[in-house]
Amino acid sequence: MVRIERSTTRGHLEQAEQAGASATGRRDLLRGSALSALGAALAMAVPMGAIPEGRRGGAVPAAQAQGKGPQMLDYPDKHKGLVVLGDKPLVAETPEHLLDDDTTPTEKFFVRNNGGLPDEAANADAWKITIQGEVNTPLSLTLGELKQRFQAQTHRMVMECGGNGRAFFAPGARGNQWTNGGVGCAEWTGMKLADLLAAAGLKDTAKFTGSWGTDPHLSGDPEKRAMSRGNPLAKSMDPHTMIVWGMNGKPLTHLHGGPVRLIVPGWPGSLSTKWLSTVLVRSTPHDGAGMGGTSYRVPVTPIVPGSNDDGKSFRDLEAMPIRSIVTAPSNGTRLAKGTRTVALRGAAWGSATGVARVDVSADAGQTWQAVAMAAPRNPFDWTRWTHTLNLPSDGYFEIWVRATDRSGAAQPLVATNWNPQGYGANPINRIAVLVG
Ligand SMILES: Nc1nc2c(c(=O)[nH]1)N[C@H]1C(S)=C(S)[C@@H](COP(=O)(O)O)O[C@H]1N2
Ligand SMILES: [Mo]
Repeated sequence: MVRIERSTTRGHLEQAEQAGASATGRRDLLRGSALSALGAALAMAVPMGAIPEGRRGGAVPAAQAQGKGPQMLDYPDKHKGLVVLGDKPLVAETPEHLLDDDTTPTEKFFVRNNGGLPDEAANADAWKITIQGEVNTPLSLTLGELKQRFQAQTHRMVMECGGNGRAFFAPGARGNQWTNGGVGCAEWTGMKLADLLAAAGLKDTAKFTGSWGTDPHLSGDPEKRAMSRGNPLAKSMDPHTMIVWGMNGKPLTHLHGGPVRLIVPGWPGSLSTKWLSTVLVRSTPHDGAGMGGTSYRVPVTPIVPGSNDDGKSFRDLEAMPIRSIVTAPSNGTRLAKGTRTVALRGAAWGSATGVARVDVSADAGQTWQAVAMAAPRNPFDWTRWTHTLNLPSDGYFEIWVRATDRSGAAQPLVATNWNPQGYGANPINRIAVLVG
């Protein structure tokens, strides 16, 4: 299923890649001047958004009509509006306008696999999880036993890929080119990981945890693991860090790690191990396939964009940075001539301290207006916000949104803290509307 999308940014991107352009070449095409490139993409987005889908091809500038548009996901039980960023392994992001629900429906939830899909469990309750390492009593329990033995809990919490926003880095960073859609906020049902750790009994030497799922490495080599990540024990003991078997009131689906996964909220999504089989309690930091070097690590002291660095002096990315998006209207919306107010909706999340405020601007950041925010249900829930924005006239407007956390850190206008694998980019989100 291949379609031309409203925004033509991705059309350019794919063409550049097809032409064998380097990351730098693509940067010149797309982001040589981040502002002018974005402006150009948005300017084209507006008229195209107003054209009936079947006729869009004719309205696409010739150069783009020849290129491929973004590939839309065609997968059982997933929304057809998700954008495929990679198919081996399968990676798909959720466009901002599909994140307009207070709770992200499973069909709209982004997908990030690093390896293949493991075989589906014939009997979910017979699935085994082993806990070993620096514990008094290593345990191997089935999912059925976990459900019986431990107190269940449900929390609505954000899970966000560590690379969300990567596409905004200049020069481009290697990896899936997430824009803002490597994120979702679902209701997760399961138990506290801390309860399982307590049942096994932590030794004094327990300082970190690591975890593995059962997904095969893409090479097919059974000795290699697709992914394995870990974090300091304190995060594993957080009552919101969960072993999860339910998503949005239904059994966790295979694609999202069913029958059972970890959810380590607020930190890179990669820690939320899908198809969870083993938790290892360690005295030293975990050294799995997704650890060390430049993997999920960011500079302590900012480095020159595009420079080579082995990441030895980097730190593991922990809390994801503050971020906000406009979820309605969608980018490229055309409003009737004479419209002078627009009802905005959106979401904000991230940061270790939480969302303090969200502001919008209709004049390219010269003035900002505070929006109304709904109280999040817990520290890892997102903040839904609304605002009625006045527009001075007919014509073209960009609407910018910026969140600020409780430490005073605000989203930058452009991606900062460049790092080789492109983690933690959180520039402001912009949409374009055309009145008349
Ligand atoms: N076993 C396993 N767990 C995994 C991954 C993986 O490839 N294998 N990907 C991780 C990454 S990078 C992210 S962002 C989230 C994505 O979860 P989702 O596909 O349910 O959205 O799962 C994490 N858990
Ligand atoms: Mo991720």
